Amino acid sequence: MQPALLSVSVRTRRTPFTNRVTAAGVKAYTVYNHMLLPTVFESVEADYHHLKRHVQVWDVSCERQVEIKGPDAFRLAQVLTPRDLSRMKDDQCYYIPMVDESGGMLNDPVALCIDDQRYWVSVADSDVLLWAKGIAAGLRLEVDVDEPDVSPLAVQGPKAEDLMARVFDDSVRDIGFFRYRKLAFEGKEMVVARSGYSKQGGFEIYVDGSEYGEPLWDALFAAGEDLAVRPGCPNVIERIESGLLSYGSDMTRDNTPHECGLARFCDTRAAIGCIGRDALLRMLHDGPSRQVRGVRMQGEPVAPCTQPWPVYADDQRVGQVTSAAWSPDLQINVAIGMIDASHWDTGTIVEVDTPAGLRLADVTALPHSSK
Ligand code: THG
Repeated sequence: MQPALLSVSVRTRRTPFTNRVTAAGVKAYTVYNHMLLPTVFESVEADYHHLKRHVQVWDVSCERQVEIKGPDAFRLAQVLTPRDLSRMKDDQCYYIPMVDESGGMLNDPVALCIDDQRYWVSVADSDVLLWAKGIAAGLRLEVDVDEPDVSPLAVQGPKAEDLMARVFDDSVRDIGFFRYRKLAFEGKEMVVARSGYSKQGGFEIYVDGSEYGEPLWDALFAAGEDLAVRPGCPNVIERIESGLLSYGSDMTRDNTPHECGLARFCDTRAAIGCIGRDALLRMLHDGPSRQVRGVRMQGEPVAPCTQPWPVYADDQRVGQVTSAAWSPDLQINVAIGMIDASHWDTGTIVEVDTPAGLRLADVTALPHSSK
C-alpha cells in the first residue's frame, strides 16, 4: 500500500533546498516533522547502489533543531535525556534517547553542544519543541526554546570526505565521528559534523540561514561532478541493513530505550533530574522482555512495511516486524523487528505474517551482515 500522491500545502513545510530537489527530479516525498523529506530519486534500489559507491547530497532539513538557549540550557537539556551530558564538549554530538515519565521513548535525537548556554537537539519525527517548551515553562527555567532557521544538509557515501574537502577545506578530514567543527561557506560559519543517517560515512552541514541553501547545494554539485555526486535521501534498504532505527516505526512511546537497544546511550544513575529516571532505574533491575533485532525473511522481495507485521513461533505471537526491504547486496529480505526474549537469540526460526503471506525467517543481530 503506497499512497499515489501527497497533497502539499503551506502546512507541509518546504525546505531551503526544495527548489533544487524538485529540479533534480525527486520522485516521492514523505512528511517528517511537518516538513517535506524526499524518499526516492531514481529508484530506491538505484539510490541504494549509488549511495554505497559514490556520494550523495541529502535534504534532511526535516531533522529540525530545537534550540535551547540561556543560563539554564544545560539543566533543561539534562532533564530531557537519561544520557549524562555533564562531560559533553562543545565540539560533540551525542545520540540521546528522550523518554517520558514512564520511560517510554519520545524521540531519539542527536544533540549538539554549541556552547555552555546553547544546545541544539536535532530531532526525529515527534514534537519535541512542544515538550521542551512545556518543561521549561513548568520548571520556570531561564531558557529560550525555539526552532532556529537551521537546516541539515547531509553529504553521505564513501566519497563524501573528498567532496567536503573541496567545498570547505582539508580540515574536514580531521573531524572525528560525532564531532563537529565550525567551517565557513561564503563567509558564514556553519557547524559541520561527521554524522548522518547512513553507515556509508559522511557529514552533516547545519545550514545556518535558508539563503545559503541553494548556493551550498550548487557548490557541492559543481565540485562533485567527477565524483558522480547525486541528490539522495535516507535510503530504507541501507538503513535497515545498517540497523538505524526510525522513530514512529521501529520504536514508539510504547518502548523503553532498553527495548530499543539504546541502553548504551543511557547513564540513568548519573543523569540526575532527567524525566523518567525513576522508571528507568526500576527497569535496570529486570532488563527488557523484548528487544530490537534483525530479522531475515526468505522468499521473493517483500513490499514496504506500512503496518507492523506479526512474528510467530510455536503458534504464538513473539514479536513484530516494522521495517523491511529486499537487500540487493545480501540477497535476502532484511528487516528490523521487536522480538520477545524467548525468541530473540540469533538463529531462532520464526514466521512473519506479511501481506503476501507467511514468510519463514530467522532472528539475527544488527547491523545485518552477509553470512
Ligand atoms: N542526524 C541529525 N539529526 C537526526 C538524525 C540524523 N535527527 C533525526 C534522526 N536522524 C535521529 N535518529 C538517529 C538515529 C541514529 C543515529 C543518528 C540519529 C546514528 N546512530 C549511530 C549508530 O546507532 O550506530 C551512532 C550513534 C553513536 O555512536 O553515537 O547515527 O541522522 N543531525
